[in-house]
Amino acid sequence: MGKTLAYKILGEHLVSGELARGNEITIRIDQTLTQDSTGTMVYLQLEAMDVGRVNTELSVAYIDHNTLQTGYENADDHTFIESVAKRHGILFSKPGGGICHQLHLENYGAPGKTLLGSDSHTPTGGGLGMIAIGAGGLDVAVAMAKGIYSLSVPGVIGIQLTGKLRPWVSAKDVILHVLKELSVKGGVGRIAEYYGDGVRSLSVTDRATITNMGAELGATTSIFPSDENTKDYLESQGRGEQYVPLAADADAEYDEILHVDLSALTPLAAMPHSPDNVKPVSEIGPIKVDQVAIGSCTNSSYTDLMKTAEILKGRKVHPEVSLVISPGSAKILSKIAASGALSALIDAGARIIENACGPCIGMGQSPKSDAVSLRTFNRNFKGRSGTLDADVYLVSPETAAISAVTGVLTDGMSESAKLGIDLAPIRPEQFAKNDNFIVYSEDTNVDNTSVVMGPNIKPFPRNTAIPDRVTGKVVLHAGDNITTDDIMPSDSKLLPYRSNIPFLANFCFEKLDSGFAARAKDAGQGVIVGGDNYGQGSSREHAALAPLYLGIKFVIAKSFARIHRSNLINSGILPLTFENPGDYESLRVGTNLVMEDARAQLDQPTVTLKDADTGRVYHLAAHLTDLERRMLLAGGKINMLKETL
Ligand code: MIC
Ligand code: SF4
Repeated sequence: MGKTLAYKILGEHLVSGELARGNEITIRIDQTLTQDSTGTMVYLQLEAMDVGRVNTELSVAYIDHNTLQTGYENADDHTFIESVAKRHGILFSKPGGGICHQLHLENYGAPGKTLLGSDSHTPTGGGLGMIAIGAGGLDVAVAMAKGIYSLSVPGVIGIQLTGKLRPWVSAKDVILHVLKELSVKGGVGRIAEYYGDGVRSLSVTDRATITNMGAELGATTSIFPSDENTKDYLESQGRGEQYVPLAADADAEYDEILHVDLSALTPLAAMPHSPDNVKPVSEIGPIKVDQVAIGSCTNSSYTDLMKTAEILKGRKVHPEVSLVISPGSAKILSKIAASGALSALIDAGARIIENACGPCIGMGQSPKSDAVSLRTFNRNFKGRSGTLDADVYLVSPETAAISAVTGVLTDGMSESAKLGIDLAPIRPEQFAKNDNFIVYSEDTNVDNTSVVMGPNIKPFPRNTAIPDRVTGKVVLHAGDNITTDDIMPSDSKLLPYRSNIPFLANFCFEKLDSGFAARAKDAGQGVIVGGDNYGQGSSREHAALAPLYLGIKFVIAKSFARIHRSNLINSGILPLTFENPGDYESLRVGTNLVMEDARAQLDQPTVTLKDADTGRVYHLAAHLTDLERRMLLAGGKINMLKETL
């Protein structure tokens, strides 16, 4: 049986375990990336591990999320990260350089390599034929310290592409279509591997848009082959020598296959409030639009912005629309400035903002009350834009740009002729090398560089070893698809406190249930009950650390999203799933639970908890790997590592 590309790369990086679906394996990690909003925790944890230089080929610390600097907190975080980066031989990418995933693609990603990043959209690198995985911060800290990462081997879903996209349909529509087919939990426990004739028609930046949003499928990662287009892209970035051709074997066997005919796709939009709530733009109809935002790690490439400029050239942004554009990197901004495209955007009435995450994570540009906002981003969870009652639609740059002109959601494929817009393909360009945003020195190390910590940076909470008897009161009963944005919201007010868990914890679940933090503190030891796909979305371990700080002992859900489940275990919080579906309804807020013989019970695939008041018994599935069990027994990953060191 032939091999998938994903398994070939995993196989080449195997350190221990057997590469078969469901087994726990440890792989070598070649590269890591962090960004600032998860990075402060990562670097506090790295410091707690007492290590010297990092054990990877390359590690980069990007600053792109918290760049508003409305107070000293953001700048202090940047300085802290820069100082730790210097101590451990990590490249530091200054604010303004661009968005981590775009920058990593441009400058460091390479076919056949493994990349672990403390951000869920790290799989953007899969567009270059690498295994790029998003993980919790502590996993990335350990990867830097030891050069390894452990995971359960995912299955591989083959996404066979045929045909070619028509004008006005682009990579964003491909991944929206896949999300419509598979849903936001369709990728859990799997890698999405793209293959087939249609792959050839997609550039690396197209592919990166698709692998980026594979995160929204819940997939471990997504990957494309490395071919002539990969070579062209690497050459355009002055890195042609890093090209290696890579593909699955012709007879590779996938666990499942999804066939996508690119020629049949039309412009699509993900409607509020989920990336898989997808419909054709033509079916949604010409709803009035208040804001259009073009950017984010999904769609802020040179090609995306050149297409936008082509559509806006000589036209005017609709008087009732606010169009905001955030380029993916300084290189892209510089290039569109040199080509004249930037003037076309500004002249049309676009607001150009910093090369950073910006509005994607609610750092500014929140739409007005009740607004309809079209965004080329990857997530439209309720409230993520910073405006709770706004309706956010996810669309391609083409759909966003033409709608900014017409003022209503517009399908460019059917409407462009009326407007006289002819969208010519954009040719890949040669980019000048620019590492002026990178700080790195060979000479610095742990002995001659000290850590600089501002007053907002507080130690991270640590758990204790699981005792024999654990009690907890149910303090929240939540529905399906709870996101980490629901658990630990992020916006311009809260993001500056990512290095201050005691403060942040007060806002845990704030948008969903403002009484949660007080209730959890009151209970002392709490339990969260959730539905399917609990913890989808961001990799932020704050969604585990804040509950830990508030005394949460168990999270019991119908199913979990991958990164969040790991973050809970890393924090020493036990994730359990229902064996008997009826128990989900019975576990109401206020139920007092007790787990007797907890340490011994962790050896079993099914554990038993009891209602301390009524005596009712709950059988819950634990399904822990050996490593996970050890972490939980020790009270989290850091404690376990300290024990083994
Ligand atoms: C996101 O898109 O939600 C973020 C902000 O990039 C997160 C990381 C974070 O919460 O800091 C992610 O995707 O992992
Ligand atoms: Fe930044 Fe948004 Fe990408 Fe997250 S999804 S890394 S916030 S641009």
